[in-house]
Amino acid sequence: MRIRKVTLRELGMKLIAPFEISSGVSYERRILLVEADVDGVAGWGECVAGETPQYSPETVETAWHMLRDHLWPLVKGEEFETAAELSDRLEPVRGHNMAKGGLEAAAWDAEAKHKGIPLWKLIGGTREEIACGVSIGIKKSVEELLASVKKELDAGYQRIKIKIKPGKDLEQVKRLRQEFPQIKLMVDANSAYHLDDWPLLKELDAFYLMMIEQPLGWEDIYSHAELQKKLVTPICLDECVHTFEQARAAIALGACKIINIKLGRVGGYTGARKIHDLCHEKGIPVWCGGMLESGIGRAHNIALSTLPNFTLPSDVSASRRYWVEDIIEPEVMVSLGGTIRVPTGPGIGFEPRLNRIEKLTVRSEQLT
Ligand code: OSB
Ligand code: MG
Repeated sequence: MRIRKVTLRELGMKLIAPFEISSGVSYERRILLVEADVDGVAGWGECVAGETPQYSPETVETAWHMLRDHLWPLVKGEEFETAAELSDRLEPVRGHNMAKGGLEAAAWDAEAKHKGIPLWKLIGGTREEIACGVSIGIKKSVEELLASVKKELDAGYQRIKIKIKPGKDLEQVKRLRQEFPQIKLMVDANSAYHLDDWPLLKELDAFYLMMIEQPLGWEDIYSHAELQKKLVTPICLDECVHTFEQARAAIALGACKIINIKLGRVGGYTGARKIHDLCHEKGIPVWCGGMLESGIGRAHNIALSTLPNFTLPSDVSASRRYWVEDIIEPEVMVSLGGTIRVPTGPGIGFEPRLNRIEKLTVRSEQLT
């Protein structure tokens, strides 16, 4: 197979409601779609880089630049047996995993479509239904948070994750536990704390959370290992794990007991599968994180979540939680049991709505 052409598109998509995490608030997403023409078949990927470099160093602007000026030249005119080879070819570019992940995912979708099989089967997925959790942003008041959690539980979601930051942590968790003693509950700090804050984080042990996601520095595996020694609650790493090597170091040091895998953060399916397999071997459960994706990214997250060691509910929720109107057909729906049925069609199994995509596009560029 050969990638004949790549079309980059930036879409402006307004979120149904603002989403706040410890590092800032999102009102609108700049969605970067990567369409790859692979021998006449269109494969679709989404680059999950943010508007600002607060979650990761990458942004929509850096990703566009990398895709056009550095990644496309590495694959242009090149022959591949499978999409699995792509990540090695992109290796000369250091980092920029989200840019790589968008392109790589598009190639996987195209390969699956060429073969006439669902992408989740091509990557080695084994489930026909995935378990869904939700990620709830930081709210103005505890009452607002309680109402939001109740709404998501009523919708069927299997576990609740709330975002926390200093000053919006213990009180929130305590009140939630009073109201909902039985639910699967976890928190995500997006690196808002320091190791010195451990006594406060230790107090969270009283609330038997499933895990604390990324409490400390985004590159600080060592401090997470120190913190994990002090806590009963499992630490889950998100921001710290971009590569197989970092996952290996984190596990060996005891920095986490769970890993959140995001396709973009680890550079695509090849990176994700390597980390998945390592975790499987080491007895570390994984789940799929989200980045406020449009339907294209959501479809890829569903495929990824079918791998055998994705044993915890993913942050893959319904299109309707984020968008008035999604850009895929059908949109992502979640059952009252908190599951998504994995699609059976070829590739990602959802159809991009070209008219809608066209309407939302604020810039595009063809790489030939
Ligand atoms: O840390 O998982 C995170 C959104 C933006 C940046 C970082 C994170 C998140 C989420 C959203 O938690 C999850 C979702 O897409 O539903
Ligand atoms: Mg996270």
